[in-house]
Amino acid sequence: MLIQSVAVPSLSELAQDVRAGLSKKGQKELPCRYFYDDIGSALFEVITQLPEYGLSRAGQRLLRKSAPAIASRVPSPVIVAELGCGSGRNTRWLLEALSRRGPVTYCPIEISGAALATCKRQLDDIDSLSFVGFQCEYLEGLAEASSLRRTAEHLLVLFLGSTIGNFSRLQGVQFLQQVRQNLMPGDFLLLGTDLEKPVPQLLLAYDDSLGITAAFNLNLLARLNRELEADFRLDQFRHVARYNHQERRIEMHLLSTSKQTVTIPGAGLTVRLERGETIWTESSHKYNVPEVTQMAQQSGFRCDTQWLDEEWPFAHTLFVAE
Ligand code: AVJ
Repeated sequence: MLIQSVAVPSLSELAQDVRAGLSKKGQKELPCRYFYDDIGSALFEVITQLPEYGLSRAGQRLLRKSAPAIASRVPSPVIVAELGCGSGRNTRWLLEALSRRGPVTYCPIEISGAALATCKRQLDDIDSLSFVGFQCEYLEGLAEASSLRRTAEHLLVLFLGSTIGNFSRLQGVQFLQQVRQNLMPGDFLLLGTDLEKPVPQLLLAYDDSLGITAAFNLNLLARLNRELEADFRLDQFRHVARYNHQERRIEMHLLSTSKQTVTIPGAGLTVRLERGETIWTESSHKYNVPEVTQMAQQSGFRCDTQWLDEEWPFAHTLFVAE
């Protein structure tokens, strides 16, 4: 197994981000990318199977349905670079369809080492697939994957599961522009976007009845306890999911149920929280179809093909680099 660690974010980076986010004057924040330590990644795997959270199943259905069409659009040989592979269950259909036709190099780029190993195990049996995993940030890994490219090899970037929704709309376009900078004209990007849907349905998807999403959110504080010797009392915080109508996004917060003081020695920080004050931990923006086309145009791509799920409004769009 070939897994290269380019640069796993260091403890000091975590400490710095925590210090910046929790010492903000107004709304306190923690970056959602820190959800995905080994425990968080395992909890997310459970979320993808919850009845309320139709998003991942929609993505899987679409990938399964569209795999032959994608394989016919993307010439071989191909390097498939996936930004955030998770368990790798999703991509199996596509990798099988592609590898039936010619050589495929699959480069999952994933911050969680445990998820990367699971992904490798899941896909190990696919013939003529070479696996080169990168444990690092998306753009660093993409640069590495694109440097493996030999002449005549095309690059297909997968950014699935609507992870783009974690960025603001503006940051999302800026991120896609950076992805585009690692590509050549004629390369591809398959983008998954969760679409707007009734608010009650969205709220349930982010506040499930088993409390798994609550645990996923609270694990962020538990992680700071583990890694930065913080003394967050998890029973003094409550998971909250809200829909922000103006920004058309779900926001997750951790609400302090008492007036309290938390110390985080590893970040050299003491935080005071009022009763009812929240720490904002994640945004999940919801899109509509015209917006997706617009994002492509704004980042140097054009839309080639789009697939929509009939059960859970969700889109897969194949972008071609111009
Ligand atoms: C993996 C970012 C797409 O925003 O829906 C799931 C993460 N957060 N439940 C999402 C998540 C709460 C998820 N993404």
